[in-house]
Amino acid sequence: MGQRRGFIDSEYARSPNSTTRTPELDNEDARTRQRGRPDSTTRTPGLDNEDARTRQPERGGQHGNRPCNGLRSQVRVTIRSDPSTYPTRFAGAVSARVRFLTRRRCMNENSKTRFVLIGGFLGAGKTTLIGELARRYMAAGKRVGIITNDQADDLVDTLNLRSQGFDVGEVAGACFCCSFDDLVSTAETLSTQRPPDVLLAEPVGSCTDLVATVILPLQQLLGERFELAPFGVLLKPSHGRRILDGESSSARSGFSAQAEYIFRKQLEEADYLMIGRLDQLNDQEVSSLKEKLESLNEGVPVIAISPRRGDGVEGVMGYIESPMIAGRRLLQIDYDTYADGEADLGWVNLTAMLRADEPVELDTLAHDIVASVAERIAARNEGQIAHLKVSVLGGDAQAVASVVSNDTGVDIGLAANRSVSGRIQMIVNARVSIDPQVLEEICRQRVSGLAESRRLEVESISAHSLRPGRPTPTHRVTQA
Ligand SMILES: Nc1nc2c(ncn2[C@@H]2O[C@H](COP(=O)(O)OP(=O)(O)OP(=O)(O)O)[C@@H](O)[C@H]2O)c(=O)[nH]1
Ligand SMILES: [Mg+2]
Repeated sequence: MGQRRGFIDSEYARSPNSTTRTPELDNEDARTRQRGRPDSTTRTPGLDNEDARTRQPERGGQHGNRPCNGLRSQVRVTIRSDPSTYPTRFAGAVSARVRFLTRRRCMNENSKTRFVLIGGFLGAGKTTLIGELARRYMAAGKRVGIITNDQADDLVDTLNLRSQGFDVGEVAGACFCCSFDDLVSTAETLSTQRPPDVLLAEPVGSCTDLVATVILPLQQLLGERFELAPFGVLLKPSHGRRILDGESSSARSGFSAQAEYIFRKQLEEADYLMIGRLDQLNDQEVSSLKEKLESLNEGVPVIAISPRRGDGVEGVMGYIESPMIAGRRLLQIDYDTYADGEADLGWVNLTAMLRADEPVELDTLAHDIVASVAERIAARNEGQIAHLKVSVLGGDAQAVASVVSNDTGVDIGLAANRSVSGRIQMIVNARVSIDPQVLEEICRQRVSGLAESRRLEVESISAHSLRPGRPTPTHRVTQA
């Protein structure tokens, strides 16, 4: 009797008509797939997830002693599949990819990639932290890859990190949990020359349940290839203070109770927590936030950091490299509330191509467009900004400006310190609790208005607006 193939089952569950069948699938597997019950659970006899996780301390080389006898004898996943909702886009591709990665791993036993997922709400400072971590690892001679993620194309984060010289892959169009196979293939692309020592991945800031849908599936399906680092979640103080304040906080945070639910769930599943923007907090604010986090998540270490200034980042690296087990906190989560919370947010990605006859200062342009859109949103008094960020790219110089709530100022996260003429690309990524079409209209009007006032010719404007759909993870580990 071979071990059951949880991974393979989940793949087929998503694509019952797939022609890339596994010849040795037994009848029971086939029946399970055909039933395709939303709550069908594929178990590996004698080995549950806790086994898998308590195996973790073996990492760091001990897997090297195992025979490389193919993925199926090694994969142990407890997965809940809902075949009626799962995408089929990548069906069939993943098992081959996993086998490929497993083979690579077996050829090079000592080169597991440390896979680091940095979670946290929109605008918490994840990209800034990832940039700082990447810089430090590279300075220490490590090979680093970065994976960004968004619900739509044209990511400010990808441009931001690439312009800092990092090797960046992008998963666009859905979150990591719903595009697990895309995440794997992006990791593969970043490993084409030589596998990186560290892969830093930033999930969408409105995503949660990442332990069940990304960390444990990666660990169990690709554990021969990746060592999963403990899952760190970054708290955004501007909204965190209000959301963690208590029951009555809903009206004050500006988000719906469902969006606040996501915020809390993100914190709940962390292996360690980080309070961001330490440079803007006094001692009393830090200890009050620490207290709240410790009561929300008993026993989970909390560290205060400033990704921008670098304070505390050494401590984050300590957690990343620690033997702490990754993904210890499997969430109990209500997907209806989660879906409603995500749908509370309007999402706009807009790209404008502009032409300047005279040199314009990129930092000022980025600052002014963020200020203009934020001012319009605040004036409508309808929605709360989760994160509004703009990249302005001219020649080889880039400026990135952001606003992370209705009552924080514009911040230049990446300064170009340059004036340029000629073609300028402006990308706006706006995540605001407002109707996405209204948000798109505001962004379009403000970009056109600003261009006109600066005598910039608008060559084109294209935009994509949406409310994130219901999350339908590719895999979901359901049992600790
Ligand atoms: N003052 C201060 N600002 C920071 C710090 N870290 C990040 N920021 C700023 O906060 C804003 C948001 O930071 P990002 O790193 O883009 O946040 P994010 O979590 O990646 O945001 P999303 O990708 O939208 O979820 C940017 O303007 C950063 O420059 C910090 O330690 N101190
Ligand atoms: Mg980011």
